[in-house]
Amino acid sequence: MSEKRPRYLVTSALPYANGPLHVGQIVGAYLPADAFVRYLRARGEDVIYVCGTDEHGVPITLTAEREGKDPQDVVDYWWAHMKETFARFDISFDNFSHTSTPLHAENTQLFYRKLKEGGYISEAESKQMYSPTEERFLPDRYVEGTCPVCGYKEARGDQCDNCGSWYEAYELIDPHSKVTGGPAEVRETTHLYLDLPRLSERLREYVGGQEHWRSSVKNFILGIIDGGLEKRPITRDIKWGVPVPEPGFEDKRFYVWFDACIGYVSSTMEWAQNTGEPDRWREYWQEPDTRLIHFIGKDNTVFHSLVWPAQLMGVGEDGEEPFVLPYDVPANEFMNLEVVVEGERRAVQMSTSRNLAVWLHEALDRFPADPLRFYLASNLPETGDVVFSWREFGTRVNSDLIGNLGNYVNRVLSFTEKYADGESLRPESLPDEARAVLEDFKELERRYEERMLAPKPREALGELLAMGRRANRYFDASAPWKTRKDDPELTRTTLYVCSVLLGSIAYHAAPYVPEAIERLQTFFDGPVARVLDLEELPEAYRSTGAKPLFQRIEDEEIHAAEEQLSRAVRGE
Ligand code: B3M
Ligand code: ZN
Repeated sequence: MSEKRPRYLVTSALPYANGPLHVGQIVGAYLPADAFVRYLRARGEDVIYVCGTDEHGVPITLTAEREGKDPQDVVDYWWAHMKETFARFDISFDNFSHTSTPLHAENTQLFYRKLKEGGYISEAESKQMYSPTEERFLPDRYVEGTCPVCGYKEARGDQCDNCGSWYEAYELIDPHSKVTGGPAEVRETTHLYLDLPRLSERLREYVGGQEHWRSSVKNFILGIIDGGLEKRPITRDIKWGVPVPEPGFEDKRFYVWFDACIGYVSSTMEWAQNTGEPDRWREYWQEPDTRLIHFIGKDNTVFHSLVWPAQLMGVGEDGEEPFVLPYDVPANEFMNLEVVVEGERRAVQMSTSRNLAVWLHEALDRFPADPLRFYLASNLPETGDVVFSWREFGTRVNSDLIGNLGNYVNRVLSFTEKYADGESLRPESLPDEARAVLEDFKELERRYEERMLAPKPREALGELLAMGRRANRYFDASAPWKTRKDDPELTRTTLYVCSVLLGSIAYHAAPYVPEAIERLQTFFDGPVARVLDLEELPEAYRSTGAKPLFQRIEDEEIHAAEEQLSRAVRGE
């Protein structure tokens, strides 16, 4: 009896709609999720993949104020820009929504009401910074001042970038508005709070039971729970955000992190509506055999592994179907940048404000999506921080993608077209070397599968490259260019086995370089699939008009890309 297969709901963090995407974001939450999802789809699993832009919060309103624009115009512009950039990069969302929709506002308010009915919401007064000249409260990063711990002059409202201390904004010395520079004072204000302490037992049990989570994440969250949870404010004194359905809260809005993760549910609902079966979102959120997997950057861990599960637990108690809890929250580390300054190479932190970043849409103006995807996938920050290097991009693409995988495809197909009329048929029997390479492939496929499902797509890519090396070795050792003169029978067998391996390589490469594999299938006719049992091997493979799948990256192209970063370092 085979186990019932799970249903997958995969999400990538909702990026703030306030600027272009850079490669650091891509390796954190998007490319690994997309490769994973493409692999699941190819296996015929039940999976949907949703995302959208995060359109509330201080990152949006600060951008709008700086640019003198309406927040709605800012988010509409960047939503469209990101949607297009993701499409150019072949990120295959089933739905890309955004959180300023009426559906999402209703949904957020519904979550709030259910939490309130369950007794998880309370009201309390607190001290907040207020700007008398602007006549408004200054939430979060709207306040700056001198750090009460180290004396740093540009400390932010919630955190000092110099010494890393956390404090309440009213503890700052000389607090002032980040926007006008005018003084800020303390005022009392009322907010709504989510009662995390009441859920801490259930949270501890839930997190503690996640055997497959990375232990660093699990221990980090358990540590926070054991340290004692506090009630968290879920409203802010701001005008942009989801309205709070309570009398007396007309001038307040929900805090962005209260509604952001609910955006995953809203995006799934929108997807269901678009498919014409509006209730189908429930299958993915309320059937217990769903695996809900959130791909994120590590700075979003607390929200996805602690606060969001608490919200889901709290709304599932009203007698309706409960929501599933996250099955896994793969969090990736950061990506730094290699720059060339006065002929010297060094790694620096990306800085979006200094334009010291590799913007995805600009990278796509220089190179096609596939080689960029390939390099980034080979350099995912799965276990530690990584460095993006244009030079390394050129090397990896030319030696691994082209020299190993592309070269194998070319050799097999051009040889088949030249010397075997573009066709290879299943032989009567297989010699030992052929059986051996097919068995080796099955083992490599098994290793690939285990790593991809972990999900560790960077490690899986390592197995794909091992397949390429093994296949090239078999081609070399079989030397069809020699045998074709004295042993045509053996040559046909070699080419047939090479085609089986090619189908497997293509199948396992598709999550990384989807466009190339689609193109391959316009001239390669045969199953793009895992190696099957030797008794079930396909009858024939054919090839007509094969062309190289990838173009070499030239040194000049790399220099031009590097020069752009050097200019940013020099402040030009
Ligand atoms: N927008 C933060 C970020 O872009 C935030 C993620 C929301 S996920 C629901 O890193
Ligand atoms: Zn400090």
